[in-house]
Amino acid sequence: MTDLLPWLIPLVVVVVLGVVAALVIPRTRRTKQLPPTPEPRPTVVEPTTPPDVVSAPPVTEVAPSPVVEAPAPVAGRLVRLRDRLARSGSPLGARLLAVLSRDHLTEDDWDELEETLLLADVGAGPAGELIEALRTRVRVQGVSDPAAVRAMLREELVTLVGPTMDRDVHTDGAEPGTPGVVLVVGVNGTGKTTTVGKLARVLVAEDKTVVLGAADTFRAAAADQLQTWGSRVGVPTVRADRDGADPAAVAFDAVKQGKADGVDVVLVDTAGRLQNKAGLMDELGKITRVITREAALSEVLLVLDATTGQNGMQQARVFGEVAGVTGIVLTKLDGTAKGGIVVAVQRELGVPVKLVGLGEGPDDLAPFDAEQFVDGILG
Ligand SMILES: Nc1nc2c(ncn2[C@@H]2O[C@H](COP(=O)(O)OP(=O)(O)OP(=O)(O)O)[C@@H](O)[C@H]2O)c(=O)[nH]1
Ligand SMILES: [Mg+2]
Repeated sequence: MTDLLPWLIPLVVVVVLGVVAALVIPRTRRTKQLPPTPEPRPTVVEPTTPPDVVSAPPVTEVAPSPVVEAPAPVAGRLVRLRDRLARSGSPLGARLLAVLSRDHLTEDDWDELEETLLLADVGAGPAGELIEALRTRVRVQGVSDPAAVRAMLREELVTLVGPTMDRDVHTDGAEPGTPGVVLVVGVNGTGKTTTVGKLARVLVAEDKTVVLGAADTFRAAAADQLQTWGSRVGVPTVRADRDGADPAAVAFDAVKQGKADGVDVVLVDTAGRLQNKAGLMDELGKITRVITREAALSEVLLVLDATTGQNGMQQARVFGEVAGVTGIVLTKLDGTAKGGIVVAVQRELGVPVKLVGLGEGPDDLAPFDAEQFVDGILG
């Protein structure tokens, strides 16, 4: 056995080396034969199908800001803001009263009165009617005292503006447990977003709970603007998380959210593009249809810029046809002598002016009242 040992050791070494070689060499060869590792490819995510109205885009509910303002009380606002109506360069009232203070009114004086009304955008029909009515009363009653004529003018103006129209902004839900929904429409820059913001403050001042819907998805800044208004009074805003989302989907989500939260009123702001009537009709029609799946519309407010005169009337006509307008908000009445547009636009649309904007301040929105308004423009 000891004789074999010198032979056995090299034999074991050779066997071990052989086994190791058998295991390692083929593996190395295999590795060499592998094709080169492919470059890592970027992950391609299939685009998701655009969300339909019901499966809405992601919406963010915005937490109210910690510092919450207390809006000014609503009662008596039009009286408080009355000086704004007479502040503009050539106020209607001052010009009318200048003519009426003449002792005996001649044919020319009456023409001048009518012309003054026309310049204030009252509209040809209503201006003619007012002058006719006033002339008849002055003649029949034999009044020549300027103060008495002025009092009659005031009465006739109030009649023209419509003292008995229902000017309440309806915000009650159609059924208990359903929020009232107010849709705000109108062309660019008329003051829709500002009005929604101011109206939210009015409602908060009346102890109502509110949700805002930023259905102007055209640009993110529009939703930011609305959200800023809301957060100042602790009102949340429902908005899309990207530009160009479906406005109807956002409106739908806002109403759904308002319903889930049990709020009193949902205010929906819209985009103001008026490319063409068909496009407008499509968009507003869709928004309305979708909202009414969740809750009935309490009010459709058309926002008109009082300084735009006949242009504004043209817009009013189009929106009146497509949007089922139930009330008018006339903005920027501060800074115009054309308050007569109140009369003209009510005639045109057959719906009342319910609110007036009298400045850029957060509480410069007043419930409209025929007598207070006439007193305001007469100064
Ligand atoms: N003086 C005055 N300015 C107002 C009044 N209401 C709105 N504005 C101003 O009008 C401008 C336009 O208002 P927005 O509320 O942004 O108008 P919008 O209709 O939402 O405009 P788009 O979103 O572009 O369609 C802002 O500078 C407002 O401050 C008002 O009653 N009086
Ligand atoms: Mg806007």
